[in-house]
Amino acid sequence: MASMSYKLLCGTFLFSMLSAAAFAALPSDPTPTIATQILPAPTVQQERPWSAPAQGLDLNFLYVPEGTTDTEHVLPPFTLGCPDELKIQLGGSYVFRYEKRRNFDLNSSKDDNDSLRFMRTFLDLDVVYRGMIRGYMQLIDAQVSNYRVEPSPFSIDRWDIYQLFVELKESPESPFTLRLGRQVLPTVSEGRVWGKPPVEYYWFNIIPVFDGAMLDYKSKNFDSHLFLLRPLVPRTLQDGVSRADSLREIDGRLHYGSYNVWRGWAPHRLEFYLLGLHDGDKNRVFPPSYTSEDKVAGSLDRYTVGAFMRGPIHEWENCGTLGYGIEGAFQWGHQSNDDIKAYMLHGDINYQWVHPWKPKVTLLGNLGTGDRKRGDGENNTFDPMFGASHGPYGTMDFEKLTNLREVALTASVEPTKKLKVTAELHKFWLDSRTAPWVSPLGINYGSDPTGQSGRDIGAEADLTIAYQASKKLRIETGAGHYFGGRFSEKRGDTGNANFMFVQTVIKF
Ligand SMILES: [Ca+2]
Ligand SMILES: [Ca+2]
Repeated sequence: MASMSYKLLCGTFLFSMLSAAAFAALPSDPTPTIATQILPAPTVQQERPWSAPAQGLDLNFLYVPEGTTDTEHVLPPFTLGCPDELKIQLGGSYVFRYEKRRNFDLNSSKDDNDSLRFMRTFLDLDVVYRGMIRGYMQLIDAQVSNYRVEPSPFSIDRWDIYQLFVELKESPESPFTLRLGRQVLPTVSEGRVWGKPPVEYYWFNIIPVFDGAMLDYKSKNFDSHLFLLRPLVPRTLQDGVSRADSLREIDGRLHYGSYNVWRGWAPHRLEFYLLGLHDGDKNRVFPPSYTSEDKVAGSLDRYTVGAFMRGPIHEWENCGTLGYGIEGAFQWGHQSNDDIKAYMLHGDINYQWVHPWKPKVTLLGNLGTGDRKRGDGENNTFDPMFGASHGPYGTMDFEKLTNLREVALTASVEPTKKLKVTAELHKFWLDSRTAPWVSPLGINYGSDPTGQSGRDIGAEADLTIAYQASKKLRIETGAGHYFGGRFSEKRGDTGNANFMFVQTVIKF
């Protein structure tokens, strides 16, 4: 078994390296200078690598030669009347991802090896009237095929309304925008550890979506989003089993709060947030109502306050920049009869060299608390709620920011403007040795109430290669290996797992 895993790992690594070599062989971008911007566009015939006339398939619309206008949409906007009176844009995206999963249940005696195909189509209709009234509709078709184990609770939703909202502004220049209807949480940050779903927009088939209201404020130094939303779930309960279904509201549950960004201290950036999750339904069967540690169903009020800051520490001219990122959040409130007291911490230090390949290394640490003691009337489980879980804790998604301690080292290079290669090493521990190991994929790795299995749950090595051909096309491939820790050994298993994926994102 070990030699199988080793061969698979070598195979996936070899595949990745070959892919890298293939990508590197594509025409690379020259370092952008003023001179290249005024040069005429290169000869088109030499710059069309995806022509496949034998199959009658012409994907050249996806490729944009350097120096020409690149847009996300194939169709130009349809405009009517005087300038900016009425603008209609049709568009969408298609994501296809193939995943090979080996021993994701971390149980060698049970064969759960899977090859999955994730497919998601978005169709968008965007109508803007005089820059003041906007109507937006996004249809979703999310599918998974070929699976043996249904991959995650939020992967399937066949032709459904994913977003449908109106946006209102007092005037096109107004800093305030009111958005009413079905919507996702706002894009806040590129560097945040959790709380920012759009990180996963291209990864999970369905990211959290809500019905409700959001008020945006945007100025030079300050952005704010104030919201009151009802979470939706793309599942229903049939004969005691939860099944994929169209999106529906969760009665009694509300998510509200405010995300804020302060840029007045540039190049440092401060984000702060106040978030609330309320659930008043004590008798709901699906999704089940919240319970206390002694299994009494009750209402929930979870409040979160937190802040994130990042920026440079020191810049060496023509040499490199040393940077930092720090985040902390505290949660309190009650879950049924229990008091909530939980927190998260993040710290990273990074260095980016001045070099055309932009080499960057980051050393980071994450902590999300787990419950200290079962049955003591206090809930110490940090809940990242609707936050990101793909990426910060490894590409294999075995961990989320709940009952987790992590140290990671990541390194990336960008050999061309379009190509990025990232290598990651993660080491994971449980925060509380008696509380469960929680996975964002919904796989239960259990808990040891005695605590004798220790905290060491494993380590992960990942390699990802991303090629952003144009605004319309992104190709990504990657591989990962999970090294089981003492926690798995105590269960009598190596706890090793392997992962490989190839993903294409097409916008149109
Ligand atoms: Ca297995
Ligand atoms: Ca407790």
